[in-house]
Amino acid sequence: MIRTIATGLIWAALLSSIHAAPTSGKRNVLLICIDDLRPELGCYGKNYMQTPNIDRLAAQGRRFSRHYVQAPSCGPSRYSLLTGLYDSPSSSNNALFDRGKNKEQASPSLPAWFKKQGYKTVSVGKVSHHPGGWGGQDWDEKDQLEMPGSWSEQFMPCGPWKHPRGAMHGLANGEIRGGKKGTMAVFQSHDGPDEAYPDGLITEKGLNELKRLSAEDQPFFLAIGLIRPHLPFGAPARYLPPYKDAKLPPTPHPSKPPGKTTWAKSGEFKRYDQFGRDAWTDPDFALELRKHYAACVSYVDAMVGRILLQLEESGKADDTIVVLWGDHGWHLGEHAVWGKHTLFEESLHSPLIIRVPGINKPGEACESIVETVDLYPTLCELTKLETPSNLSGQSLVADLEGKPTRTDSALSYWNGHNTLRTERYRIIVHKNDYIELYDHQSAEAESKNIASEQPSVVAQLKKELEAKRP
Ligand SMILES: [Ca+2]
Repeated sequence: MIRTIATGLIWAALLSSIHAAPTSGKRNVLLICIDDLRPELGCYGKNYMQTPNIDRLAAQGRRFSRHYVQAPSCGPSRYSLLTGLYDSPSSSNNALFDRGKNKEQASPSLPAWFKKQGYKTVSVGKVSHHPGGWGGQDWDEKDQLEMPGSWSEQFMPCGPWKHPRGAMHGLANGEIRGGKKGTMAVFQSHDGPDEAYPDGLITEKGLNELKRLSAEDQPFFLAIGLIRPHLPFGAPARYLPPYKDAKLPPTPHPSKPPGKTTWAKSGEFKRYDQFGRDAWTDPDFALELRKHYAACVSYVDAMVGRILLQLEESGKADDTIVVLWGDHGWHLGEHAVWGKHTLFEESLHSPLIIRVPGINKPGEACESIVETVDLYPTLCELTKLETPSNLSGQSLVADLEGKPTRTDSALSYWNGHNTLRTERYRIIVHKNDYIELYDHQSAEAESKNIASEQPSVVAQLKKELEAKRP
């Protein structure tokens, strides 16, 4: 009995510590966004991956093993991160720009809300859809803001890539993707420093901002967006050798699923020079692609390590909430897709790690189904800001405290279609009402549509999906 009470007291102290005030003022937020990052990391059980820095962050915080994004494309996924709202099922890469043009907005953006509460809000790199957050032909026209009123300051160092559009798909030493398809290499391994690719410059700028903001009294909300492992798969050469002889597991369900699905032709992938080879029929080439993707992941992992080290050195680690978020997944050949624009698990499942000072049971994973829209209310609760009333998500603080109470589902959408992932099933409701239903407890999973065999499950899940869609 005494032991139970003592345990309870310790437990209560630990639980309250997540809400404890920082040593001075309000808690800061460091949000690290990574582009096209699959949950294929050491800390997600993939021991062939070299991701020691992200793994360490997961060991110090909470890894969400089942985080789903709202959309399998950069723009609409970042829209839901930065507004906390579901968008329409046909949400596009211009979603934030379109929102920015509309003066009457349903609620403030996540950074705008923090700015209004006295935070300095700074973005470096690719946080919204355009790295830097500006419009215009080369994405560098500073009077065309993707998110008006949101950032105190926003930066995108471009170096030899000249402008944010050039850096977005940049290869080594200033190579910019041209208009002509198939002229830029799909992967590259250049023997040079981290700064030979755009993420090196973004990281340098991020470190400088972290140093500068840490020296000020004002609390900060700093978002740093890294571009790799987005195509093309180019990274400094020293990140490739760990994969040279690595044994990668076979690609699960590599065939195109039968019947009508959201399968996509990987148009983005085919924009690049494939060296006369074919990932669909040449397993050696497919393996090379996977290894170059992995090298890009190790490259961004090293950049994450530099950012977290700077946070330690600035003395602000104990006053700062760190979020690492992948904007969506990517198919490396699963379902015969080399890309992301589908509503399969590979496109929608992405990493989410949150480190809160004083977290209870650090390193333990949270198995709840959670969504990107949940981050906005979570960050409000952790920083003790009021939460705007009309957000689409729910706070994850109970999950962070190690007492998940949710039995939730995740809503995603693309190209006019909606999907709901529950504990057991994925339902996809096409815009013409065609239904795909997949049972994740079966060996076939998303390779066999069982909608016609399970009409009552379909009816129930359609009802749940409609309830999530206001
Ligand atoms: Ca992306």
